[in-house]
Amino acid sequence: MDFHRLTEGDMPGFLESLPAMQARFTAFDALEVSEVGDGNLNFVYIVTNRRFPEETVVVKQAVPYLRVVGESWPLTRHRMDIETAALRHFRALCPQHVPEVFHADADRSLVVMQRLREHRILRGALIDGQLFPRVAEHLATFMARSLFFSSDFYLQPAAKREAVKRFTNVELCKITEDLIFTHPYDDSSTNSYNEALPRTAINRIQHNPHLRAVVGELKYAFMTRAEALLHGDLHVGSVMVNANETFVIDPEFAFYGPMGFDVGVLLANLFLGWCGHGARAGAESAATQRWLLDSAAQSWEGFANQFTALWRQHEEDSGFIGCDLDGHSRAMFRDAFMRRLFDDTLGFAGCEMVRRVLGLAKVAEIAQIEDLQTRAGAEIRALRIAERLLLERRAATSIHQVLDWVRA
Ligand code: SR1
Ligand code: MG
Repeated sequence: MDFHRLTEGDMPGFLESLPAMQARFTAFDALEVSEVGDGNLNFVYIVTNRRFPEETVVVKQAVPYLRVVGESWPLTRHRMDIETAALRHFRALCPQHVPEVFHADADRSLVVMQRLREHRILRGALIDGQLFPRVAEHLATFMARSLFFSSDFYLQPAAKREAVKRFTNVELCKITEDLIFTHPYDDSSTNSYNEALPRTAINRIQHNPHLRAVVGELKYAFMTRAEALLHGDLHVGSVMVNANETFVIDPEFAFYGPMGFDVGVLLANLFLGWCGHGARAGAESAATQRWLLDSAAQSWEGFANQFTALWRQHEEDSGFIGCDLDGHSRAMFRDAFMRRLFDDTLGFAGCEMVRRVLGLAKVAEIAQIEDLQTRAGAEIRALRIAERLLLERRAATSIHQVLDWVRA
């Protein structure tokens, strides 16, 4: 089928042709359509019945190129199949934290899904000074359930291998391999630097052989360790919130990879927010900074507790380690695994932080700081934290020690 990008004008007729939408809209003659996509990849439309505003959906369509760059950067539309499958999979595990898919169309590379009317993107809400007491708890639950139930600690080997195949996401993984693990260290043309960021700060990362070897190790882990189905891009722009609820959206980068990548990307974005909000004046920013670090600690601790609880609960059935002769081998294995997962988390967090300062796709908390010297101050802090995460991760005794590194 030739690809056609739906326009706002196409939307009412298209939705009317779908049985799933006949059940959601009472009429199609007063639909308001607006394109709201502010991400890098896709077009996103909100469609609402003017007469009954509660009749509303989101339509997300992938185009055969990277939206933020244009047709010169071709990109598979297959990413929408992965996103739809991942949304359905995550929703089955965490219905309270993932929007519902109403209709998916592989030929048109689009998905029609639940619109979160009363929620907003977490990154923007934090920039506006809003704080949400339950986000960390909710994200910890999302990560624990999505990572545990797709892992070898729950799935039988044949089912796990089928899932790895199903979620093979070559092109989007390549974007991450390039943009997170390679380009920021190589003065690539995809990088962009704040002109006030001193060259010495960039060189300190790019010219450190030990640090680059660590990033190589983490890139290799990303490419080879199919531990669990990851969201693949779990930053604060992939989270929608209101006072009581938290939803995870946009899993087009989903694939089987190392668990620490999801947790690390989330922590990195909380730390980047801490650097950005620290450059703003006022009591509100100080409160946001506190919230960000509290949320980082609660995300890791909540995740680790819930993940190990699920593991213990399903251990007998999965039979992963077989018979526990001395009564300790399961616990010892769990402890060693969680220690390595913590190391991975910190390492991937370091990579994500470097990337958001030196590479393509910045974070608004820092990039929107108008005064370039002030922005450079936030960026230098972020790079220093990243450096420590990468080089000292194995020495960290707890998430609270890591928070001391952030504050240092
Ligand atoms: C070229 S795509 C840039 C970034 O946007 C997504 O959110 C991912 O983080 C990706 O690396
Ligand atoms: Mg996204």
